[in-house]
Amino acid sequence: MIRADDFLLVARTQGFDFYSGVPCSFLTPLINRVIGDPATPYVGATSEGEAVAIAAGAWLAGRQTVVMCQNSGLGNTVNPLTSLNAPFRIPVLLVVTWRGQPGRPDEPQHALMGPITPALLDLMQIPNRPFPESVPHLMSAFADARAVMDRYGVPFAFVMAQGAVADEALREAPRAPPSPGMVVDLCRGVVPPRPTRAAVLACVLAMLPKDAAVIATTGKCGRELFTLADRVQHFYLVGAMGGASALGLGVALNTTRPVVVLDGDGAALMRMGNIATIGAHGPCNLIHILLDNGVHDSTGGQATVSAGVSFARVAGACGYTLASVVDTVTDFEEALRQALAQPGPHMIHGRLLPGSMPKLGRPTVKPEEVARRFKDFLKSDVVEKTKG
Ligand SMILES: Cc1ncc(C[n+]2csc(CCOP(=O)(O)OP(=O)(O)O)c2C)c(N)n1
Repeated sequence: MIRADDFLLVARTQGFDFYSGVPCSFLTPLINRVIGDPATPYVGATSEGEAVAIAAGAWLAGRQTVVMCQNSGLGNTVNPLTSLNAPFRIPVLLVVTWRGQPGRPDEPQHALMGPITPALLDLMQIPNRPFPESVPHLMSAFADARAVMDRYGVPFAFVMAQGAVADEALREAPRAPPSPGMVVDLCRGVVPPRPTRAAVLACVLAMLPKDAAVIATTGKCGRELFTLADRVQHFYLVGAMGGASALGLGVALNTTRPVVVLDGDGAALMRMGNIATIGAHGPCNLIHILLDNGVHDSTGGQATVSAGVSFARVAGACGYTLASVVDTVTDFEEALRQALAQPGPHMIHGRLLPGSMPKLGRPTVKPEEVARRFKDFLKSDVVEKTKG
């Protein structure tokens, strides 16, 4: 058994300086210690997949990251680990608990995930080893993890059995809930016709300051952005559907640059919890643009349920400072001007037409290269942020 402090100390000496995750009872001492340490940034996520995407954003902004989760929640991480971390070669240290470990009686819901946990990590080509049991093991385990992560740019996992870390009380500073933000509905109805996604993206490109980072959601949004302009500050999230806003949060918490997330309605609905986490952490430099065409345009135009969803009211209720709904280019421009001028987080919910540009390219820059140049773009601006 080790102490949580031992873990944190060795992790810090190895450069790990940003944590995210979702609790598990096996993790309690470690997560309690991380939460109670004002020098260790921690973002509690609404799902383990969100935690992985937040950590990926933090890594792009210069952090070395740890994600802590239950092995049951490893299931929730499969999508971002395989379609974000793997293609973009984004490392993260995973601390995954081992509920349902063979030979140890546990609850029925862990009976299948327990035995397959190491195999699932192997299947995802994530190097893994048991969570270190003593301080000397801790140092060698971290050295191994860092060597693999640095060399191959892949996640590495410690699999944590019950009782690995000595008890630690929870000393969590109460977090004041965010005040509800202002919601402004500028929709004009059916006339004039709604703009296309490409028209709105062209405005974004024309209006954003040069120091803004831009993250485009999965599917045709990123393809259109790339076709309109390819710049080092663009991150085309080809996989991890729903993860753009979580990635944007991880970036925004670790840079002073404006961070613009171009989201889709299908993607935002897939991970609505991200909006609550953004509202709670309130990064003032984040602008979340929801390109709502009412359909899964990228896969053939199948309807989403967005027509009945007021994303702006959700965002306002979750603590975004200002959330606007627009359905014309002129109002979009006005909303973006305001968002760039005032502290956020902001949401601009654009009600758009479905459809995409006729000659649509695909990012020809390899994801790994997209990640490295985006990271380099942000590099000049790494800030020391701790819990405020
Ligand atoms: C987890 C996951 N499920 C499904 C898909 C397939 N897929 C790719 S893009 C897309 C539609 C995204 O819809 P939306 O966010 O509304 O953006 P739009 O295509 O309308 O621009 C889907 C379903 C995927 N890439 N990942």
